[in-house]
Amino acid sequence: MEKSDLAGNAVTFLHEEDYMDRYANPLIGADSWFKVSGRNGHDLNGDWRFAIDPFETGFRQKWYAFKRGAVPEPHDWNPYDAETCAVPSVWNLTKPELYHYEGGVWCARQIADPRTHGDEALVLRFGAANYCARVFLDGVFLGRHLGGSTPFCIDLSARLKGAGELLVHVENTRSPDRLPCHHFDWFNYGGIHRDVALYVVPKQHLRDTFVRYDGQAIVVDVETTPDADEARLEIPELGIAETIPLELGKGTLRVESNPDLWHPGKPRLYDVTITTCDDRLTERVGFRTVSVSKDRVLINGEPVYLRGVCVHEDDRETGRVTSQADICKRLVHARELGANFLRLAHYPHHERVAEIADEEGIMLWEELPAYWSINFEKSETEADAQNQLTELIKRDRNRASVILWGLANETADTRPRNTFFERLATTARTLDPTRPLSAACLFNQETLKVEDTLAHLVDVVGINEYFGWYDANVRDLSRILENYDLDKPLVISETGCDVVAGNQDVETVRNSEAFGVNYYRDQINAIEGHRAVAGFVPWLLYDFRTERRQNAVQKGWNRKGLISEDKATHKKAFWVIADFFKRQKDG
Ligand code: GCB
Repeated sequence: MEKSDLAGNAVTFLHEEDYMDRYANPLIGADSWFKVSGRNGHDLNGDWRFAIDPFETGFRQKWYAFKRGAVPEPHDWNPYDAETCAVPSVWNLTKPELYHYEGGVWCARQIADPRTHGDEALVLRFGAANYCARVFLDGVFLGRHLGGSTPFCIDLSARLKGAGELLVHVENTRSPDRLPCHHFDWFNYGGIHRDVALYVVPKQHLRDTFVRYDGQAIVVDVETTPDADEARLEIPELGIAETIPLELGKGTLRVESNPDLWHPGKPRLYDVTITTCDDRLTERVGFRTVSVSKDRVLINGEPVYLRGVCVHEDDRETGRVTSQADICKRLVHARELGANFLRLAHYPHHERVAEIADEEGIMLWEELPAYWSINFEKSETEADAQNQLTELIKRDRNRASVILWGLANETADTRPRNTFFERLATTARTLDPTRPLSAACLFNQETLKVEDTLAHLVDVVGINEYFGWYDANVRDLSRILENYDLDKPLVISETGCDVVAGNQDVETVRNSEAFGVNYYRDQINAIEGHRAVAGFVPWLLYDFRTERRQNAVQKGWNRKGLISEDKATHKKAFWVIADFFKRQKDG
């Protein structure tokens, strides 16, 4: 780029600067963690003012600094007088012309300080925004959060006085440096797609709690801010009322107890209350252990067979935005299938899923979007992965239904990848030593053996196999099972074929209902009674939107759902699996 004109005068090209670099730091992440489970927030959902900004004009013209009533003329956007969009929403489904839009948008609204006492703390929380969110308050850049599926918080205690103008730039550009990377098989919805709320808490409050059962005792970790001297644990139904001594605001208590254990067949939960000073959190918690034997996943020391199904967080009308009714529907359909387990593919789903699964007794595999060919060598990508994993584990580690943290899906076996996941596994095991780790690993197509070195790192090995669909010969599946020689459980973490609901063609025609029925009969023949298989988790419950599927049948949808995208029409294959699950006992 020329830096001077022909006469030698210095020139500054406005478009030459990388504007986004100015808005890179601080990063907002798990360092500013604030636990909300058990708290009531002041809802900031509703109509926010909105504009797309494909050229980053808002950064060049500093739209975020425009003052209400004093917007300069001429201007290219007025954050106080603009069309609106709903929060939460995905912009792709708000207007036909935004369906395939990838890039940046601005979302703005006024917020009022709900505090009634001057000495209270105030925290702003976003349930999730895909993918990168830059937050401004009254023209000041507060920071940037990466990762489209986990919550993040900003302490506004000293920043908001009376009322303020909140502006958020959200951008969903795909990139190999992100998780997921530039290439994945689901729809790249953009926007603030989960709830936004303000939380008022006493200055001295609980930042985090970790409640679990180790087989003999209930163990509780507490973290407060600023540092309190002690906290209290109360579980009235168990007669527990104990003081937790804290040092520098942190402490652990272990109380021997014999609770009724949580089990998918009997999902018993207790009210657990933790207090410090004037702050109080009550959560419903189930106590159980999860471990693995040579070939089975064990709940409370007893083997369970994972009769599962994968599911995306996707809806024909609302995209990534989900609701209590939608989550309950998923669980009803899982039960109808005879499932006791859901793989929440391929990113953290809404936090209500695990809360409802706790109540309903459905086990969950929750997963990080480390999918396909992300840039394992880049330190920023790893930092992003570490942060997303930390936010997920902190968010859901008190949920009994979550039995596995899934680290990866179908990633090529390279040294940088292995280093990347070794470090992530250390983080997961440090934050939560109670749960096994899993991953969808690759198998060698020639030797028909699970040779992926990631299988040595995790505790439960998943394989995604499509014998009879992408790969021809289902007999090869039996070979893989016979060749499996690791001393840890193996789960079929995906298998499936595209079927169009109602297609009455014969079984030799792909996409027909009969093809789907045959496909699953062959799969079940290969695995039923095979000791190596600890669980069967078909791909997947519902058809879902995905830009990369454009053939005449797919038309922008992956049609491997056992139920079509209306979330009502069951394909015939659904009942083949339901029959199998009826026969398949634990043990
Ligand atoms: C897979 C991927 C999943 C895809 C599926 C398919 O192996 O893990 O994300 O959607 O196959 O339909 O091909």
